Amino acid sequence: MKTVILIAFYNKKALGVRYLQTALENAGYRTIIVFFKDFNSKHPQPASERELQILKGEIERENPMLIGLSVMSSMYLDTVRSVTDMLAESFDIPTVAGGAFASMFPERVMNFGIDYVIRGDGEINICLLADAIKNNTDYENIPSLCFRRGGEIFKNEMGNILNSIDDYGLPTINSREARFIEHDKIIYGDPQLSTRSYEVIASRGCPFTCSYCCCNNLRKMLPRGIKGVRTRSVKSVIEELIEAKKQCGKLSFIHFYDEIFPNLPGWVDEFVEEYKKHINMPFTIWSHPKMVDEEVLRKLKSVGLTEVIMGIQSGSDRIRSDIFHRYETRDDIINSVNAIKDAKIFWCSFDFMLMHPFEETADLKDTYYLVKDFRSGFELQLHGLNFLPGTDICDMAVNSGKLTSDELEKIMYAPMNEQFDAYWHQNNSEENDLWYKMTFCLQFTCTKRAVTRCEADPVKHAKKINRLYSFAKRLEHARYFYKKGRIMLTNLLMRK
Ligand code: B12
Ligand code: SF4
Repeated sequence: MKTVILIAFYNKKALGVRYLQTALENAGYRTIIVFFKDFNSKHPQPASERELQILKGEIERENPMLIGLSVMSSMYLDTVRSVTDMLAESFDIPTVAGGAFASMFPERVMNFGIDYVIRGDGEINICLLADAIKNNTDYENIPSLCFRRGGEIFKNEMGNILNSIDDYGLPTINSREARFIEHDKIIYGDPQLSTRSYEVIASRGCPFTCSYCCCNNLRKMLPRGIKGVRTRSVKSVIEELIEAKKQCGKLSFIHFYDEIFPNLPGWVDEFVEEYKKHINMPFTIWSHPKMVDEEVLRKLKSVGLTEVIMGIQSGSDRIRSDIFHRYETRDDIINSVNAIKDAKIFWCSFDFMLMHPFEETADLKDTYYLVKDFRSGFELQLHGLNFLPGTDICDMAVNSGKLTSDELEKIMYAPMNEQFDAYWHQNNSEENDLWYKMTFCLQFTCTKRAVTRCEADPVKHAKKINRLYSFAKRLEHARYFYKKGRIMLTNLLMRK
């Protein structure tokens, strides 16, 4: 049996790659996933020389006929580059890349020395490519394939992408021959088996058009007739979760990573019934101010919904609509927060992107006053804005003169540490920094009360605000353990 090696970067759960493994194995290929380094949202490290050598050793030993690289994000291209350099120096094995970033920028990835890119869903087309390589037959007609001929790159029309995504099968939950390379070591077996939280995606795509996100542009690439949001059947999702429960012994939490949790008529009712019967475990979902429905949340809560994570991004109407292309109103946001509170969901987290080149002090103040109106008991995730290749906001930054094309290129393709730092820490004026800190303090009743007394003149109260912020940071830390503990407890109670 011929072997295919798939490499996932910084993601032990790597759903996309797990779907590919199922497809390749069904087509008769022995498939080995190498999870190359772990996910670290704050301080990811580039690959070390030792880690590259370990990977090289595995490839020498397994001698695959094809190596696939999953390039989902541009934020860790330095590691992708060091792997492709190692592959080019040491092997003469065909390489193919896929994933969101590779789909949008095939030329850039192929210029790293990769032979092929498959754009969009890869399940069917990677098998066709493997067959063509194995049988030494023509590959140039494979849909979605990008390849070189005579030094030129050709991009085939996208195809073999299904509306009924159930037909791709389930992602491989126990990837028996997987390897996990991290901290200069290799561990054999699937690292997901020891997880406490399983990640699942019940749909693909998102109906919204946020300017800082690639989903909009990924949707535009889909062939005619393919829906922008494709939802799996409840049956398929539950089958996957039953298998996850069986395989992952410590499992106590499910994380739905759908951009928007499915809202097709009847879907939630069927889900609630089946989830209670077969899974019965706390879970979390992502939502959107325009999609929150109290009735639906109540139903989901009755079977374990513990946390709703919702992107709000800015309290400024101007930033939301003109810059971020998010068309929900202040009232929509307040109503959605109230609906989550009224549904009595244990935890809600709200994402904001602050301190970016489009924002002025007045916008930060608007965010502060919006959050001040939220009913108490919420978590804030305050971060910066990453300019991601393939998003509309990049052109907006250049067209409005905020950045030159050269500056933007440097930011988008900076070393990973710089990109992740920019995500969390931004340099800004003292006043803006104080409004940011005051917003953070609104999360806790005691710091909220104190910080509202500084609103009239934050700069005058700078010392006090800084003190309150440090205290709120410590509270945030303690709250993290409280949250984890409560969720574990909920899991135990649900099992009884
Ligand atoms: C869910 C999700 C996550 C989850 C992943 C959960 C998991 N278990 O894998 C979490 C929250 C962990 C995550 C993290 C991050 N994400 Co994310 N994520 C997504 C999202 C919304 C869906 C991805 C997904 O799972 N789709 C379903 C699976 C089945 O599809 P897939 O992964 O695309 O895989 C298919 C094809 O792409 C292809 N394919 C994939 N790999 C390969 C490899 C080969 C060889 C081939 C042939 C084909 C192929 O075949 C697969 C099966 O059809 C996408 C948006 C999107 N629409 O893609 C953003 C997205 C990919 N993420 C993005 C980003 C930025 C990140 C982070 C860097 C965020 C951060 N600051 O930390 C990290 C990086 C994680 C990493 N190591 O890659 C960006 C990337 C854009 C860019 N230019 O960088 C996207 C596009 C969203 C956006 N903001 O625009 N993410
Ligand atoms: S709602 Fe989320 S996933 Fe959808 S376009 Fe906006 S940022 Fe992207």
